[in-house]
Amino acid sequence: MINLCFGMQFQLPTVSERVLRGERNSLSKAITIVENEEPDYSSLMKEIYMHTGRAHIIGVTGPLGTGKSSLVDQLVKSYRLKEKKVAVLAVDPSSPVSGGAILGDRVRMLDHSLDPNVYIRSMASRGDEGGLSRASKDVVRTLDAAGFDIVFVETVGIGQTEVEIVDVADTIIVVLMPELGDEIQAAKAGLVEIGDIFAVNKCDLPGADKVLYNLGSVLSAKESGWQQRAIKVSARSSEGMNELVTAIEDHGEFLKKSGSSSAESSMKLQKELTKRISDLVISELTAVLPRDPEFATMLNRLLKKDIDPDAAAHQLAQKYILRKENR
Ligand SMILES: Nc1nc2c(ncn2[C@@H]2O[C@H](COP(=O)(O)OP(=O)(O)O)[C@@H](O)[C@H]2O)c(=O)[nH]1
Ligand SMILES: [Mg+2]
Repeated sequence: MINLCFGMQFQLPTVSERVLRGERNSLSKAITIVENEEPDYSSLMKEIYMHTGRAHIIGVTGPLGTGKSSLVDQLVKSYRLKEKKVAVLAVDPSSPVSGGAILGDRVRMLDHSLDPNVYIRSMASRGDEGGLSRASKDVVRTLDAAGFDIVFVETVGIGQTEVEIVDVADTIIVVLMPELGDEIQAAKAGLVEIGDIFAVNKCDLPGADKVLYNLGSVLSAKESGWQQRAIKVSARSSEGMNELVTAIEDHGEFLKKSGSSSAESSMKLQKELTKRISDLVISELTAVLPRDPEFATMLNRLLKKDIDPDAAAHQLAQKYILRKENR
């Protein structure tokens, strides 16, 4: 609160108000608050959550080097031609470096750096993938509330981390390329299930048709009824970019029309809420248990083989868990 000299009181706008107005500096500040769980995190999320749900969140995943960043760069250009406001969040679970965009990405994205309707941010995991998942969800919400029409989330898809993009994105693009090694082909198994659209990138190189052909035999209709699509593209020559954009838009329309958008949102929120509650309960218990004298007593009994660990856990847990009949 600032007291002006003639006695009027003037309330400074909060970070969330500035974010909702689309102020860029405040957006960067808000994202840092979310990333680091700074003290204002809770109030920020409280104020922006009701303004989320308008953006189309597009996850872009696939093995390293398939051209995800290059493709996102091309997609940003395509959507800018359609006058959409576009944000890019590059999530790098492997890099512990804060703000871990690699130099190539930075240079590529420099093209857009003067465009006020494009916002690019990268996030690293600091070795905590659970935290990355929480933070990326809320960063995407912040971008959504700030008024971006399209939010791209780029993650590397090897191992379990690509699965988390399912929890964040509405539409998932899996980026592949010709001549991936056997190891990568195996990793593709998990990717085949999550993809809505498969972009076979680098079609300016030989072998793209073979990948497309092989994909053809494994793609099917997803549970929602969406028929997975594979498209040949080249981020280098821009071949296939229009088809890719059309596929993304078709999928967005499909989600709206089929009602699977709200069904999926509900499932994702259910999962998120469960995870958040368990995290809270676990951290509370971890703090409380060592101070509980009954815990020490139980430990002693265990040492004396007076009770077994399973029975000990059940007995002590009773104290902390509401009995079924009380629920
Ligand atoms: N020939 C060819 N090279 C490409 C294409 N797209 C990306 N690349 C190159 O592939 C390399 C990896 O691209 P990058 O976008 O960083 O891949 P990412 O790791 O999936 O984000 C870079 O050297 C790009 O220049 C393409 O369509 N054709
Ligand atoms: Mg990349």
